[in-house]
Amino acid sequence: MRFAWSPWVAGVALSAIGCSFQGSTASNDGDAGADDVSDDSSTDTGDAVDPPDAPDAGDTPDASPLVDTDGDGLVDSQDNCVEIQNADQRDHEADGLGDVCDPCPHLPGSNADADADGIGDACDPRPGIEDRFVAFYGFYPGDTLAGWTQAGTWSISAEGYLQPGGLQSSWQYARPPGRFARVAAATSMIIESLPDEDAFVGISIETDDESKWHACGVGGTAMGTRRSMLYGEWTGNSDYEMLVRGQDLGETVQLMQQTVPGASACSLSNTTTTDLLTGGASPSGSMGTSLGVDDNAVARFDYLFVVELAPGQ
Ligand SMILES: [Ca+2]
Ligand SMILES: [Ca+2]
Ligand SMILES: [Ca+2]
Ligand SMILES: [Ca+2]
Repeated sequence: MRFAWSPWVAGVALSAIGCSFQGSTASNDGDAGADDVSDDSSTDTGDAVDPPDAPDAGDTPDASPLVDTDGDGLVDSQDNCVEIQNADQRDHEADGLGDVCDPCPHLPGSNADADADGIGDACDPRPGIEDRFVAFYGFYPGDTLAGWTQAGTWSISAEGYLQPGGLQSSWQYARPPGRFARVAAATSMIIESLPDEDAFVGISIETDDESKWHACGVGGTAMGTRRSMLYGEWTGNSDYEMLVRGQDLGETVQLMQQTVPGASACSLSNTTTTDLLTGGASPSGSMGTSLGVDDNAVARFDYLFVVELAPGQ
């Protein structure tokens, strides 16, 4: 038998569960308002019982449970980047904002961007100057290093770190595609071993033929202490700045290097110290940025964040 819908029957049923489309004195969706068609205060997120809100001045319409604005298969209410396709929902520092729309994908709770260049204040190498975000590599398990230039053997671990394979006495590096006249790069690394004073881990910014370079990182000394180092060879002279600090082994060390014509700067921090080193060499021309280890150092890298710095400033 075909079921014939009746408003009267429906009205009885709705009344029986205490709900009416015509309004009532009770709120059924947990907000402060009454349960009727104007019940759309900004705290009204449910609407499981009363009719969908009509937005009015001063409040935010409910997210529809069915709208997928960017068409990535996740409805807006479940999507950590509503306007950019990111079916993988990667969120490196787990702050609820996906990597592809996070102005600092490697730093939690850092979403302000005062100069509106798309690089969040907390990770902007030059606040107030409009630079260009290039890439964020989160080193997720299963990622490949296709397109990267490598010396030695590198892989991405099951824990989500970029790591070199085995001990090597020579410079081992992994460099993503991209060439720049001016560049800033940031990483976070865990140093496991700095076996001698020549051992080094960190970022390097170098020319295409690798004959000129600046490196920003941590070098070894006796008994596991570190040297925070910015050093390089650019104009035929070796330049370096160095500070000797305490223990770093097993700690997470964050680095940011920026290199422009005439200068490099290297910021290093762990849980107890922050060092800022500057060097006076004169880089120019096309440069790449690498993560690397030297002289049997052992370390792993959590991410690489790359910004191209605007010319003329
Ligand atoms: Ca979506
Ligand atoms: Ca999305
Ligand atoms: Ca995030
Ligand atoms: Ca910015």
